Amino acid sequence: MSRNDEVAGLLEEFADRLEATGVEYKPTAYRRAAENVREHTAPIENLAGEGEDAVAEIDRVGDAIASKIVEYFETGEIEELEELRSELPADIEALTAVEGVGPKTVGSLYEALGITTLDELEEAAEAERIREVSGFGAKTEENILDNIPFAREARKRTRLGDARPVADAALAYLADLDAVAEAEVCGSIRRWKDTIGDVDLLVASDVREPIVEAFTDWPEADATIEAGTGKASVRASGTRVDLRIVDGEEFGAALQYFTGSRAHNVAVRNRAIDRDLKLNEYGLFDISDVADPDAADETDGQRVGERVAGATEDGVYEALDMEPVPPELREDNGEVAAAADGDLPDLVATDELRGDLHTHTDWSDGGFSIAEMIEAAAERSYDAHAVTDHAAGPGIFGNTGLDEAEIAEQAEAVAEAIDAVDGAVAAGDGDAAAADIEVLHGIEANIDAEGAITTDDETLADLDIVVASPHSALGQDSAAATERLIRAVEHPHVDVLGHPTGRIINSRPGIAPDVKAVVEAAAAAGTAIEVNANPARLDADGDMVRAAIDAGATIAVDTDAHSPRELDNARYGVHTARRGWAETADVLNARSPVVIRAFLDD
Ligand code: DGT
Ligand code: CA
Ligand code: CA
Ligand code: ZN
Repeated sequence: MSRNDEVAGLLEEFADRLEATGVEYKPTAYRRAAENVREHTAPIENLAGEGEDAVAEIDRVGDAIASKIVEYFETGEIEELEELRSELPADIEALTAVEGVGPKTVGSLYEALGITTLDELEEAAEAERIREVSGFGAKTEENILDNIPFAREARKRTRLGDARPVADAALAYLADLDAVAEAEVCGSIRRWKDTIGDVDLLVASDVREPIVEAFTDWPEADATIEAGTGKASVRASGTRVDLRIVDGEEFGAALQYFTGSRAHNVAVRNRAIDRDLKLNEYGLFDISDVADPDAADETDGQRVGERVAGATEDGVYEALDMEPVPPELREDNGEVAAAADGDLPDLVATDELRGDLHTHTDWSDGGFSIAEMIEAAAERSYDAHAVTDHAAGPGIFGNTGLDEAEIAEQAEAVAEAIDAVDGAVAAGDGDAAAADIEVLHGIEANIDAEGAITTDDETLADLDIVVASPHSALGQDSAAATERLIRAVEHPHVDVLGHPTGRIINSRPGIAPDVKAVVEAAAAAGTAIEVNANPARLDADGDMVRAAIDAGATIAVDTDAHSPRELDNARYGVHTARRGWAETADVLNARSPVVIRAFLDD
């Protein structure tokens, strides 16, 4: 979070608290100021260092607010905000997350019933005490009670794997409407972040109302959160879905703006300013002949000067002398400079994967046979497929994992499955592609707390591929985790480091090794770093992938599938690898089976 975001958040809280105490007009001024501070391209801490006048240069930030911002940087707090907080000691952010509860409601409920938290709100509603407060009724109370669970849930971020299918379904529905010229997802979901605050959708159309109506009538929407002109929000599968509708000539600029991230947009906007251009959600404008481009904002919705781009997103970047930036890269991590220099990476794509090197069968905790999994891989036109069931060891439940004797037995079963597939194809009733797939027999071995692999070396030596993963001691400290993973990647038989941290998103953080040290050891040892495409894991994440590639390590994008359907999760892994700037050439399983084998044998 930038300091601009931080200060904007404080001003928004200020606005809410003023509103809660019944103050008029001022809250709006604080919210406008917050918006402009967040948007402002210069770091607020620098302006505050120069003094009040410098801060007041920001649009809509008057002297009073400027002095509070300076006070915040000088003293670490804003006295008046502290006073408001002690007058109304309610968790206003949590409470206003409940639909139908605004700052004024929070103020009234505190005064009447002393409510400060979501739990207290729920208790009061259940005890039917809210309906007794003047201005409230039974209906309002019921609504509040209904909406509390969602407010609790909404404060958690949704996993990409849960939100993306909702976005895809909404997008398909909208794209099908006659009045819709173009439709796209934007926001964090288009950047394929591992967790999502809400789903953002953008549509180009000449009309507004019919689309808002169709969207709120979307059969998969559970409730309408708001429906305005040109925008609407619904709730679907527990996730908020925001829709904005714009004109075709503004679609590209809006797509660029609403894809974010905010930090990327600030960097791109600065590049526009350097060129005497103004970039906003409505377009890219030449303002060299406009006397006071900021003054125009106040009157004219920001469409000022001569439009030079805006219909397409590529057109916006091109007009700024940049290569179009893939959404996964838009985090202000060097992509703006790279795009300006024509140096963007040639990112790996989902359809470039030629096989999956980490999958399970009913020999361990998978639900399907070896042959069924091979055929499923063949149906996806894969050229390679590795069977890597769990080895017995720490963190593997009961007798789910295979011991050395069972691994030897499975080697025969894999050979038989290959023969059976070939035989079926020869007899004319099998999937011909399955006969051509290169099947590797491997194992998902366990890395114990100290970094030892808990399967015998002789057994490992006989296998085509060894994925080694941490499944136990996931609470160990960072130094121990680093030592553990370095020892594992240096093991002569380990080919791939599986889900390096062991995190489960929204559930457990996993270990936190010194990433640079681990990936450097992996690069030196010729061990690949896995991006586990299971949407609960997405581990390695984009940052670790980036570090691994910088260190010269190879990446494996694998699904860890326990069923044929889970092979479809590959896209989550690929887009996570793209967030780490992974090129096709960096990815082991984007190579041919011969080249994969050469890497594994090495
Ligand atoms: P999320 O939903 O928390 O996972 O993250 P985003 O990135 O989807 O954020 P969201 O939904 O608040 O807004 C979508 C994008 O729209 C965001 O990435 C950038 C853009 N955007 C929205 N509001 C503002 C704003 O006030 N200023 C700027 N610069 N960009 C904004
Ligand atoms: Ca969003
Ligand atoms: Ca949003
Ligand atoms: Zn595992």
